[in-house]
Amino acid sequence: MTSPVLLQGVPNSPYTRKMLALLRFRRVPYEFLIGVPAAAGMGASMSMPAFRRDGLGAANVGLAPTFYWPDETGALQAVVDSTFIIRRLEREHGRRSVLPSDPVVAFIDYLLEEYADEWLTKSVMHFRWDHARDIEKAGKILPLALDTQLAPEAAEHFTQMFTKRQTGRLHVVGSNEATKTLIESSYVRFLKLLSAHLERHAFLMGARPGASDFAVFGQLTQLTQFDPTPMALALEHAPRVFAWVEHAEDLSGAACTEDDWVKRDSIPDTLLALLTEMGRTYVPVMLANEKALDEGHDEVQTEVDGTTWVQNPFPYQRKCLAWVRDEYGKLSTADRAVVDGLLEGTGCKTLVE
Ligand SMILES: N[C@@H](CCC(=O)N[C@@H](CS)C(=O)NCC(=O)O)C(=O)O
Repeated sequence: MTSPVLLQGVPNSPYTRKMLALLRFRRVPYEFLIGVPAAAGMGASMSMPAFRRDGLGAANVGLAPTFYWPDETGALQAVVDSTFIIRRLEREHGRRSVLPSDPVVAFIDYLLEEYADEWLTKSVMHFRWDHARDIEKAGKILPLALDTQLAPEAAEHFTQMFTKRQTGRLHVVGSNEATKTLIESSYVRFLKLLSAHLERHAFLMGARPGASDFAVFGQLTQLTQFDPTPMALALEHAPRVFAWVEHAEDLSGAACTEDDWVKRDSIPDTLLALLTEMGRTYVPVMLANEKALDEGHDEVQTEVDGTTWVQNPFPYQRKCLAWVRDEYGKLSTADRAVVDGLLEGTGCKTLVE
């Protein structure tokens, strides 16, 4: 019997929710420590006594979730980045894979996982820290979600601290006066397109979920289920998506067979429409971000959907783009041709050209 996978994170972190739902679907035993993971050189993790553990290593960056894996000496090493952790879990636990077996379908799944992790997350940050009622709710709940026994004065202190820090960080994800309408309308379009897809398919990847389903789920746990403004938009435009998020939380009982994946020769139009949405926003921003960093500019500026997009360069997202190209590079020549055909007209092809 292998020991449970140990992870630490917080309920309002989209990536934490992505990974918890994935572990449940995969029936991988786990232990979840509620708290803010420690970063190297930044002191201990912030958690309630019940969730404190000795001997947890610290990652270079304190990100939620952090996984702790024993090395050959048994010491717990901190590991971050859900996309890589998903692949490691696949190597260590064989059953109920979330990676489509057909490399062509797996690449589409990878793209949509990227879209959720790197683009939908802009909506999460934007709505939460730009709209008054959302700021108020997150400010109040987030400290208590870490420690339900916080004294009222301490809770108030953290409310002020979190609110100041997060409202001041909106620029990191590119949310500003010039881009807010664009971010909000892209979220509503995404909801409608996902809803249309879910009318005919249980998941993005067909009758069983792929990594992209969990990535989308993670972001939507906050957008449709927690923050008031994007939740109201979901209830108005895509009640089906609201219900889907409630289902995806625990798919431990869902059946999955090899035949349940979408097939490369019958990729649903509704999935291509989601890729086209990705091509409209995520793609130009990721390419412009890369160009700005390569050319040493201190600002990213590009046209997205007829609006000017301005943000600070984001080095991590340049790495993400390189990883997308690595995945594409791993495809055989024949599979690459099939992927190229599928991406034709979606606006996503320039990512890998
Ligand atoms: N790419 C990482 C992202 C994880 C991440 O950004 N987590 C957020 C919470 S949802 C975080 O811990 N942020 C801490 C900070 O920005 O200081 C992943 O996929 O795991």
